[in-house]
Amino acid sequence: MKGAKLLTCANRCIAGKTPQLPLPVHSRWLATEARQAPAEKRGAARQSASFTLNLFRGHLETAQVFPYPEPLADDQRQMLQELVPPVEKFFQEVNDPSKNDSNSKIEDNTVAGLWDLGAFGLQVPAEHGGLGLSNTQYARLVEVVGAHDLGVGITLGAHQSIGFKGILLFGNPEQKAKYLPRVTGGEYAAFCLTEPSSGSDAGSIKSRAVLSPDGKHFILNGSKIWISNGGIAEIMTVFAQTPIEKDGKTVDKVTAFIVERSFGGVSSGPPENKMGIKCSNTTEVYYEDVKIPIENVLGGVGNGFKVAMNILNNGRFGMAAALAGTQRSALRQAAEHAATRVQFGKKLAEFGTIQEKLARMAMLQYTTESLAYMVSGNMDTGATDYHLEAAISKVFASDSAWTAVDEAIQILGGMGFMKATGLERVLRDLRIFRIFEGTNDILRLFVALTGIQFAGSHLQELQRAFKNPTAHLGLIFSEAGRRAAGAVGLARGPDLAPHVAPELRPLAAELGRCVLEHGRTVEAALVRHGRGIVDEQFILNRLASSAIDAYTAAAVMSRASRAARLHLPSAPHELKLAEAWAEEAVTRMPASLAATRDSRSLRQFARLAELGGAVAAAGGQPTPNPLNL
Ligand code: MYA
Repeated sequence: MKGAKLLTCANRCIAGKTPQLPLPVHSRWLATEARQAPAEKRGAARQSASFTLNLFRGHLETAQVFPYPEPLADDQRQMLQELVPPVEKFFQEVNDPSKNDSNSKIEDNTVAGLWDLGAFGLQVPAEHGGLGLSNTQYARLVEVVGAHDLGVGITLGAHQSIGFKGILLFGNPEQKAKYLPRVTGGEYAAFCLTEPSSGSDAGSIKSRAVLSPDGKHFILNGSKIWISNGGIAEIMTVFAQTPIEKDGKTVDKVTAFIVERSFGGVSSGPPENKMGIKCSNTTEVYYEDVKIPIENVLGGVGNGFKVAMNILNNGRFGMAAALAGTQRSALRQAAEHAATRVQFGKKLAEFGTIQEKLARMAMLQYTTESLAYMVSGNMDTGATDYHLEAAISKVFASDSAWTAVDEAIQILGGMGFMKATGLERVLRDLRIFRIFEGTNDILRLFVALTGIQFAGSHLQELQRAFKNPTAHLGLIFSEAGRRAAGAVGLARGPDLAPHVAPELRPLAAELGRCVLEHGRTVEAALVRHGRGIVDEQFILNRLASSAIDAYTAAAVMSRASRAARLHLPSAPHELKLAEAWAEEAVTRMPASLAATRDSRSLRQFARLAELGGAVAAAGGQPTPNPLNL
């Protein structure tokens, strides 16, 4: 990852060892732009309601976490009550995941049934032919899909979560009126970003579109790889470099286009032979002198990178919702087996080893689900700063689902390894979820770097305040008080007690202390490394782990406290799950944070860097086996 690029402006802003970082620009151009502009002009740091962004400055921001979001209006709940059972029934009775897998193709009756159900246009407004679902409603249906067939899920998701999402988010009224009825009416969509030399480094794409001499078209040339729905899509969101004028010079910037296969010059390769999600169609797509009308520019010339990032940001919670369903289904299989299989004269479920596995799977499932619905709920209630939380939900869900299904196979033993249980297919299907839509490694760095950038902007504000103390006495006193309390060990952390059920209060207090410690650690890392922090990936990864632990702990405590408040029958179990998860999260956080600075960890990072470099240089393990044969 070009960490250096993610924080390019750090070069401009970091003076010596003083941590001065710029505002995260990508957050500025979102809907909050207008609201934030005046404050920024005054030089004040950007404020955000994001839990994770604020965590990086040691502030506990509760707005998007407590209470747990309740985004469904009565009619939306009613609609879901009507929609979920037929979709469940369809996946149980019509769709055959193992046939789809072995044929590397979704059966025709399934495809037809899904179009009939409206499953390809879940969030398209009704006036354009869709079901007009909110993010939370969408999450619930996607959860059903994820529980049954991830390959079908990818066909649906590549179409609407990213394929035409750009038209929903950035399309003008004419583009919406022209294309949304088509993508709900039987024409597939695809999201075409990745290229042979551009995977994680999405900004480095080489496909290029230049304006035709008459100014009426862009002429697109280039190729894309690993495009889900690439062979079947008629309508594509394609990203390409376009020349633009900047400061009197011509530079290339990415632009997003709506491309129709019928424009001519668009072709696809054969379906890829994949490890999993086999029934979904994945191909290369080639563009040769494709004439794109200028009215098909999406989101403005030169804005394509941000269009791409925000389509991805907007869809990531869907993956968490789907994988919550996958985990729920695996847990059911594992629990049924553990409750019936007898070995050594006892049911498996009576052994501590199996109890721990089931408990951990349940914790992971509960946490994934809590994240998915927290992010979708926040999006539905108008949050604009959710990109870090969405990234965390994707990372956590895909890591957890992998672990949970692997453990389900372990509990089923030899039976789990047999195709008949379906778990081996699910494990194969799951592997890609840690890779696509932003690899988990890239997203962890994204969380850490974006959080650090935000913290840096606040430190910069403080520094400005000290230059003109009389004008900023309030800020200086509150900050000085906070730091003094920390220095003499009196800082107790923000008080979460009013937000959580009594059972969770001790852990909530610990989380508060961890949040303070996270902020202090970020500040210390900035002071120690200055602009070099962007290249300290061993440290960035520990900060990301701490952030993931903090957000997940807060999410489960919030959800379980809601259950307790509403006296739900599941409340005692939910509280136990939340307690168990938060206990481990707040135990890991101090260790992750300490690893960013203690000499032993730093020595180990240096060792690992050296070892990794040596392996890469040798093209594998440099040592022979002990026999040297
Ligand atoms: S599709 C392919 C997915 N590909 C990726 O996700 C690519 C991953 N790479 C990246 O995300 C970026 O390149 C990174 C930045 C993060 C590495 N939000 O110079 P920069 C702004 C908003 O720092 P880089 C697939 O897999 C930034 O502030 N803005 O960028 C589908 C800056 O702004 P400015 C952002 O170092 C599979 C500008 O952009 C963000 O090059 C099928 C440049 O930034 C952001 N996140 O790299 C899935 N990041 O210019 C099917 C950066 O103003 C779906 N910026 O300073 C299934 C789902 C549902 C399942 C359903 C099942 C049932």
